[in-house]
Amino acid sequence: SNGNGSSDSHVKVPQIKFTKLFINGEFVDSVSGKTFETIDPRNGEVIAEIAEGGKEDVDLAVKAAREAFDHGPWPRLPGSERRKIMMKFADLIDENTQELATLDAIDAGKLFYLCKIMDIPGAAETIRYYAGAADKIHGETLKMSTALQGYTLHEPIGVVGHIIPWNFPSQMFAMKVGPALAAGCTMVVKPAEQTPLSALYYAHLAKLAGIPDGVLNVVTGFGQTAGAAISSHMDIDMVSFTGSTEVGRLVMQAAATSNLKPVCLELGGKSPILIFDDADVDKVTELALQGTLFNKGEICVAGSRIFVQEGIYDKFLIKLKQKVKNWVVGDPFDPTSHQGPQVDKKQYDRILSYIEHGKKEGATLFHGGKPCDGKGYYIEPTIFTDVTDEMTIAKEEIFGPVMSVFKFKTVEEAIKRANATKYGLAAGVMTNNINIANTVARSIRAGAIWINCYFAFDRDSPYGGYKMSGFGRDMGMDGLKKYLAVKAVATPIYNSPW
Ligand code: TXE
Repeated sequence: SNGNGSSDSHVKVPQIKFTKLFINGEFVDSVSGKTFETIDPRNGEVIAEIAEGGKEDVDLAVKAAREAFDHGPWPRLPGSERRKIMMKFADLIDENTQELATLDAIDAGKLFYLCKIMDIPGAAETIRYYAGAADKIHGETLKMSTALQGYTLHEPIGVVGHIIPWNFPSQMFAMKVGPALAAGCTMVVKPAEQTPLSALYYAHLAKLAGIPDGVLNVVTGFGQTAGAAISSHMDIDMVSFTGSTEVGRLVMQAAATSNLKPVCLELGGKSPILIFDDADVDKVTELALQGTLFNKGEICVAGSRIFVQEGIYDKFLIKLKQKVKNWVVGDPFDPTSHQGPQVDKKQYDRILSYIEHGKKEGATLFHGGKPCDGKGYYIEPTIFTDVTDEMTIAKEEIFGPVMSVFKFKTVEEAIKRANATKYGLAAGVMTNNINIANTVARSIRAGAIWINCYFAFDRDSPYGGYKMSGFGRDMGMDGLKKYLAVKAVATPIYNSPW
């Protein structure tokens, strides 16, 4: 099925065990009794009917979370006790890898083998990383400038709302929930409507692990109803959001007009990869290809703008052609596939419309450019050359398997053009010249700079944006800070010797 997509998978949809909202430790129907369909992007068929949570359900979940925060054990447990429970949770995730990987693969069209070796074990490790932090949360002793004894306490911020997208359902869940649990917060998670399945399964495992009722609630449903009820809730103390820049703005507005809750926004991107003349052609071609096409391009740090210096440009394109020919689009359960279907019809249509823009605005279609034959939301890996900075495909986040290649002459020009975007999530720099690498690393306004690599994620490395890619950080110890409130305590000191 090379480049052609594939329709009839040998892998059938498994029995879906959890389809209801998880509130106060129980799986329950929505108050309205409504449900929605979650769809298999391999063929457009219904996987399951999921409870559709709305405002009343968010209210119930927040009530449970509030009670668990104000009176329950979780925030009051010694950190070491939270650590133990979180470690158990992580072990249970590992024990259920096969099932969780299957859920993400059918719900999101993600490659099953990668879910098995990366997404699910990665989620477990993220929970462990933050479990290890749970007993190391502390403030500072202050050297006050007046006769005061001063110190700070780092307290859990309270009830947290997590609104998450569909491209990495498991890793997103863990990177939001892990640090909030470690901090001692209680929470309401709203997974994306396209991918509700694994979040409900995680809720079940959290309960088995001993996370007390009310601490972790999951409300499945749509953005404008359940999502908006979270961002505008008067009794949610903080919201952590990952999604589009457009919706990020709505979340911040809702926070401002309700209770002024702080928000952390991880939004869209249009990340550049800068390839300089001295780079190893074979290696950088591979990085550029993976950087654009990984996870079908549904990744906020996708290297969707590839800037290639003129001396290496022709060689780069020849290699790129060779490599992209071997890139297999097909069923995500087929181990030979490199790319599965886009998550849903809406994203599929959106990507195809961007491809049409590219053609109309005069970019050269170098490879691909069409949907694949057959059922499902499969799109050919697509490469445009002769792209200019003003074209729509150069400016807007496509979130699909579409690469734009640009040619440049000087370092200064590359920096200037790479920065000519409203976004600032990541950038790649491919060169063995340390002066160029260092200059570019400091000159690009983005939250992550990857030198001679791409997608160099690490649990210990904070992750987030500059400019309209948002603010606040996930992962690393910075990812924990946003779930903590800093309290300053002071006592007068009489007859201080200092
Ligand atoms: O995102 P939404 P969509 C980008 C990417 C993609 C585009 C649209 O470019 O093509 O966004 O995707 C919830 N109040 N990214 O429409 O709507 C929604 O239910 C509160 C980049 O799927 O932002 C889901 O849980 N919440 C990105 C979450 O927001 C609302 C990942 C994200 O969905 C809401 C995803 C509202 N009014 C898309 N409306 C990344 N940074 O990785 C929706 N939601």
